[in-house]
Amino acid sequence: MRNTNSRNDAGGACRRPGSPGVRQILAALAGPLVWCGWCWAAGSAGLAPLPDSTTPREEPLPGPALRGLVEADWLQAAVVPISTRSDAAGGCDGVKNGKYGFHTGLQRNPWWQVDLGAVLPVARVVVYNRLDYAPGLHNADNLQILLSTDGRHWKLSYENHGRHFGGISGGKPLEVVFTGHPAETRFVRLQAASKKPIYLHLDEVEVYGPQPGSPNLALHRNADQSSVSSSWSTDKLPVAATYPVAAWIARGGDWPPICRARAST
Ligand SMILES: [Ca+2]
Repeated sequence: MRNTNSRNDAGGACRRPGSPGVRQILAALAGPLVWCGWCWAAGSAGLAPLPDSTTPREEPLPGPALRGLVEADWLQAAVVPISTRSDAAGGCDGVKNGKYGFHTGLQRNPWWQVDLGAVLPVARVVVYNRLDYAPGLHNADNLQILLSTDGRHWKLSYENHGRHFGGISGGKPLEVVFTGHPAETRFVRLQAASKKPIYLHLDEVEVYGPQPGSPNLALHRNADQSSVSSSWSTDKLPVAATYPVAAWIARGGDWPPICRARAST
């Protein structure tokens, strides 16, 4: 039987049988203290803390497999969900090719709009229709133009009443001139009036001021639309971030320094 009064058992004479000794307590505390120290060091270095259940270690992955995992992670992070704004940007991106620059979902009264950035005098709106679409099915023939200075209160300023119009070819684009005096507006909305669900899709929309040689006020301005199509809407906005895949491969697919420091700690 073990002698709990032995001098080698530090503190044993002063504790009750079955209670932990000083060494046992220190041993029990050592693990959490080391872990907290590592977390403090990682936090000071700007590293995200690892979950409690994870032990930092070297992963025995071969180079190609590791490279595939890192590339897949970067590419997944680069994917941006399509939004009404990212698809609508194609309606004022300066690209005119006879195809659709944006495409709403199927709904009643679909619309597209551009924010000019400030209340400005507007004299003309030029609308380029898509040309790769079956004749007689152009929903934009019933286009309406609504103007607003605040994006909440709209004024119907033009109706096309079913007249067909073209684009870069196959007929002139729709040109709406605000006669008399230019319209003072910040937002220009194009809406296809309909009692049943339809799509709205156009090639490009241009907005001009009253001065001769006025630049296109809508070019690369923030645009939005009423909905997106899961089949035809696409992201037109530039990718916000780039990922150093090429540089990483050039280094031989090794861990970046920050990962090495984290793995060897
Ligand atoms: Ca376009």
